Order: sequence, then C-alpha cells, then structure tokens
Amino acid sequence: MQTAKATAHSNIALVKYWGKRPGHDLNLPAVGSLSMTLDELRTVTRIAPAGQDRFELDGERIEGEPAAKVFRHLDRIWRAGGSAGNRPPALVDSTNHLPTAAGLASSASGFCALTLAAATAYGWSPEGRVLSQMARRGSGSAARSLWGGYVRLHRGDRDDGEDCYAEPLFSAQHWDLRLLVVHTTRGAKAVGSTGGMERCRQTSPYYGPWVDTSESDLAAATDALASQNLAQLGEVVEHSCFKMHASMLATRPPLMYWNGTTLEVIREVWAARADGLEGYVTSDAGPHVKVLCRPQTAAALGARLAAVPGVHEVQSVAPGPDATVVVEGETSQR
Ligand code: 2P0
Repeated sequence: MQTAKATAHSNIALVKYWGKRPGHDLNLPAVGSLSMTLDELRTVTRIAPAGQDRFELDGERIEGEPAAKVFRHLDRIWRAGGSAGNRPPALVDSTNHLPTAAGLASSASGFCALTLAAATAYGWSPEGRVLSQMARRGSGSAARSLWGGYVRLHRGDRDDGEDCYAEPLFSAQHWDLRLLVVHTTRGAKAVGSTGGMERCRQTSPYYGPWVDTSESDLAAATDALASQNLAQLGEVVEHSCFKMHASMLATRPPLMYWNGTTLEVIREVWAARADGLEGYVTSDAGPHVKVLCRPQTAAALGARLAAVPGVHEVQSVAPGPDATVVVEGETSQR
C-alpha cells in the first residue's frame, strides 16, 4: 500500500438524483442525473498506512457509523482492486473546503476523493467508468465528482450496475456559467438524503411520476447545454428541482428541507429575473439555494440575494476541474 492524496470537487445537480432502485446493495439510482462540478468547493483526502483504522475529518477523529461507512468503502475498493487477504489498516485524513452535511453535497466530493485516493493507494487504476461506479457505491452523487465541467450519471437498467456510471458531457471550458450558493443557515440538515429518499419512495404518491419524467429532463438539459441556451437550461433546472421537492413534500411524514429564507431567496431570484437579471433556482436536500447565471450577472444578482433577510453568505462558484490524485511514496507492503 502507498500513501495517496486525492482532491475531488463537489457538484450540484442541474437535473436531480433522488431515489434508489430497491432490492440490492449496489446503490443504484432510480433516475439519471446531470451536474455541474464546482471549482472552489472540494474535499482533500489523504490515505496512509497506519497501526489501526482511523478517520479524521477537518482535524477531528470521527467514530461510529460515519467512520464504519468509510472503512467498508475501503474494504470494497481493496477487493475490487484484486488484492487478497485483509486490507491493511489506514489513516484517512479528510479536509472539507465546504460546509459539511448542510445540503452542499459533502458526500459527493468526500466519497469521490476517498475512492480515488484508496484505489491509488492500493495500486488499482481502472478506467474512469469503473472508478465512478465504485464512487457511486459510497454515495450516488460522488460518481459525478470524478470529472470537471458538466457530468451525466447514467441510470442504466442492469441489476449488476455495469451500465450505471458517470461520464463527462462538456468540459468546464465549454460554457463558463456561475452558481451562486446562497447560504440560508449554518446548521446541519435534519433528515439525511439516504433515509429521505427511501421514505419518499415508499410513501410519496408523486415518486412514480418523478421517476418516469426524469429522462426527458436529462435530454432537454443536455440539448440546452450543447447549444448554450441559458433560458432553456434554467427552465429544466427549476422544473427538476421543484418536481423533486414536490415528491419530498408529499412523503409521509413530509420531507421539508427549506426554511423561510429559502422561499424568500427563491422569490427574489424570480423578481430579479423579471427585472432583467437572469438567474435560475435549484436546491437540494437542505435549505440553501443555488442560482445558475452568467458570469456577467453574478455580482449584481449575488448582491441582491445577499440583501435578503436571513441570508448568511453568497458564494459565486465557477465550473470546476476533474478530480486529481498524487502518490506520496511507497511505505508498506501489500
Ligand atoms: C443530487 N442529492 O442529485 C441530489 C439532489 C440530494 C438532492 O445526490 O444515498 O448523498 O449517498 O447515494 O448522493 C444527495 O444524495 O445520496 C443527492 P446517497 P447522496 O445531488
């Protein structure tokens, strides 16, 4: 085993992933998704041989289920890479350059960086498609963080997940857009995505229609990205977001990830658009709002949203790069 350090950027889905196919443990999504990788928001994860397993996040030791999930993922990568016997114990040291567990997709960059660092540490270098499948096993959105720019995660049909992988559609250079990340709280979210999705699948009458209409949204968003048509892309982005939240709201008991400020920000984006400042809303399993706009509009629109009561911060984020990894040296035997 070697010591390896990976950097993976977070991503925000423009066409959302929400729901898993039941009946297996491969973490197969019920719908495909399409995301923009984020430049400034990223996780850096270093994995090194150690006397015993240890997981540190932002300098603090993490124990219990969150740590167990990380080490189960390492076991999976160790076996997938063809290594025999017991996996060597490791120190996993992660730093999040983004707010953790607040609807800003730390699991995406986190499990992507972990996958890339561990595969490299174990001397396994499969093609990107296989690596994205492995990242997906850790967290669905992590499959998309392997690439920069605009990325599609294919749903696929096969029960073995072989056709369920992410691939880059357009590079970051293809279209220089901005996402304004509008922070409406500092706390962590109440219901995690994984549990929320399952409850939604089991109880929401809108879940079926949500799943059935997602492929057409993906096709429309891909066309709009190809032709750089912001109005067309924005219409699909908002539709996918509100359709997902409608199915969340119709869950028993309801899944309501927004706070009052979330709604005020959404209304302000629409008011600004009517005034000629073009931006389009999306939001995930948390109360923050992300607004898609052109770079030329970002400062004026961001200032307007920062003035909404309850808004803590507005970050303007550009399309980000591929995940990367470096090897720090050979330090133990396999
Ligand atoms: C997305 N979300 O497409 C959607 C939109 C939240 C709402 O991907 O269970 O943390 O680990 O596969 O990837 C959040 O779900 O879920 C997510 P798991 P994940 O970005």
